[in-house]
Amino acid sequence: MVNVQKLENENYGTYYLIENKNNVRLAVSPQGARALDWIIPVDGEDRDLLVGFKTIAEHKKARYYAATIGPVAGRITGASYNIDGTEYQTQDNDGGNTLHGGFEGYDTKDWAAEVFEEGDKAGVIFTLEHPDGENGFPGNVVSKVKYSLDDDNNYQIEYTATTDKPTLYNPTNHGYYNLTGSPVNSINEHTLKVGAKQVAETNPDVTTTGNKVDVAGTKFDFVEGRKISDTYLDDPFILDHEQTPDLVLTSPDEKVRLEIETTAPAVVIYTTGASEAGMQMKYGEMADHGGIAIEPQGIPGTEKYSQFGDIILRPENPFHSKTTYHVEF
Ligand code: FUC
Repeated sequence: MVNVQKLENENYGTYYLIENKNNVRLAVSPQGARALDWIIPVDGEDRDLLVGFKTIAEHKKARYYAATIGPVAGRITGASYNIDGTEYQTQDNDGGNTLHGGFEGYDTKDWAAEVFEEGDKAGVIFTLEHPDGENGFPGNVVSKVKYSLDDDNNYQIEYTATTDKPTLYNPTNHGYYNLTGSPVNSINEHTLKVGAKQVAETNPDVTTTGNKVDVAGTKFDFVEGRKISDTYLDDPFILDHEQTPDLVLTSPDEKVRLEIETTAPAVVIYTTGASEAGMQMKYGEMADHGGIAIEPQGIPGTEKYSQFGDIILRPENPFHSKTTYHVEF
């Protein structure tokens, strides 16, 4: 039995608490269609697997923590792109590029919320109507993000979208994780396994070059699974989808195993570093390397490089993608 409650408190404002029979609790907010907490009981003690802030006000300021990123996650090189011969300009909010939808990306929006129950799962559907042309993205786009939980400890996010004009669409959830339950501890002793034999090569400004590079023999080789250690990442891993799940993250004490399965072509993995260290988070000060962001999405730069696929959303072909975050504990 999964239970959903609409609640309100000083820190979070209005939020929704989704709870299953195993006492797994997922809190989500209409602000940014964002996950706030994902708490599991490990040996009778609560562990929150999501790195984040105490208040929604801090979340709004920092923007991306477990929020829905859109309409285009990652960087649009040169803050411009072309669809069917028409050139569009997006906002430069990152050294000449557009990062995570620009200054007013989906994470900054207040989404409409609706509770649902469906078979063995329940949760919240967030809806956003994006007006034609806003921030350089054409089309009246209706985006839906459906958060759910079931009694098998699957936390799932499903994305759907429609448009009335061709537009770019490549959303993600920008959750940062730390399976010790607090980013006061670094992620170094976590084990990471990623079903990706290639990464998309990046430039110094983290835009993609268009090249796919084999991970074998590089710091990006997590195919067999290894400790993250001092490997800092901000890179798109191109998923093979040959094995299930696509990604596994295991806590240092091996009591928590996060298994991610996605229909998205890639996962951007970003580990926090010096720029986040010292920030006051829910459970204390963020350590250097205190969180790992795991962002399932199309490969950043796909609008420029056809070898990466296609992220054009067209009226005749609605968007759908799904990511399941399964936790074993
Ligand atoms: C990831 C990275 C970016 C950025 C952001 C907060 O998506 O690709 O570099 O720092 O997270």
